[in-house]
Amino acid sequence: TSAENKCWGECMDVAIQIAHKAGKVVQEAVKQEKQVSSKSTPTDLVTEADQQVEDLIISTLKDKFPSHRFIGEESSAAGEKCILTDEPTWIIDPIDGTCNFVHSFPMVAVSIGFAVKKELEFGVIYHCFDGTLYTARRGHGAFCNGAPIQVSKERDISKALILTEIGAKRDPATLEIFLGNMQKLLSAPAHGVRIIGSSTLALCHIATGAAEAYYQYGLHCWDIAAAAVIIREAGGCVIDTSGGPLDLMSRRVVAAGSREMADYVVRQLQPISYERDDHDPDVLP
Ligand code: 2AM
Ligand code: CA
Ligand code: CA
Ligand code: CA
Repeated sequence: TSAENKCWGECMDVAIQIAHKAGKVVQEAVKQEKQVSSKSTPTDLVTEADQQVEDLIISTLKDKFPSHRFIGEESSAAGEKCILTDEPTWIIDPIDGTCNFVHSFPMVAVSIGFAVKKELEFGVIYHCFDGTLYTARRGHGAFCNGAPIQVSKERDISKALILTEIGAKRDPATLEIFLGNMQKLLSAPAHGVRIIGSSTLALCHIATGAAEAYYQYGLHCWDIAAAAVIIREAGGCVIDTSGGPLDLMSRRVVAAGSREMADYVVRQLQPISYERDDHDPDVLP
């Protein structure tokens, strides 16, 4: 309904305010000494700031929208179920690029996505180092600092800049598939491949047309949710690595400016398998 639509617009305004506020906290935290520990593997880093910023975002949103649901990286790590229902749901990555944050490498973002009836309604991504704000609302276009953005319409892989990430999983079999996939694209030959350490900012670069395609296995719903709306509203395509529709919980994504470019990347990839985000230990074996 139009009343609901108006409400989602108001939710988005709140998201923008909180992303700014959280981004400022991250900016300050970069300068402080960091308490670093690891989660699933020695390279899966987390800091006190990740938890603090997520608490700040979720407590502020819960205050304003007590009936909404929340999915956040650190709450999920603490055991909260990660299940997308039809209810209005906020999908939050408080610090995307934690390894960059630890090293003060300037690619760190706050990502806030919002879905209703499992459909993504808006996304807000704040670049904590340079203050760039990427926003999009379904049906209303995509913006960088308020100016409209558009994807690259390039369809030819030999004129493409490709982005990807290395996950925390570094066993020999995973690394071999990772390198094999990169080799395929490098020998296509794409102009280049870049790894910037922030999946949300990499996806924003697809939305602005700064790069042609992005692919990754192992990332989570909070890495994709906000960026998927931004890329789609910028005219791009976000799909599953199988070539089918995006499944937010599947831990895999291909994004590109054009459908042809996305399909090309899909055909090159060998999959790396990960447990789904909505895997529920109480329900599934
Ligand atoms: P994070 O910093 O929020 O953890 C680099 O590894 C990028 O991929 C970051 O954006 C990181 O998010 C994200 N990422 C998180 N978990 C991942 C995983 N298991 N595999 C691949 N990428 C992951
Ligand atoms: Ca993390
Ligand atoms: Ca992330
Ligand atoms: Ca994170």
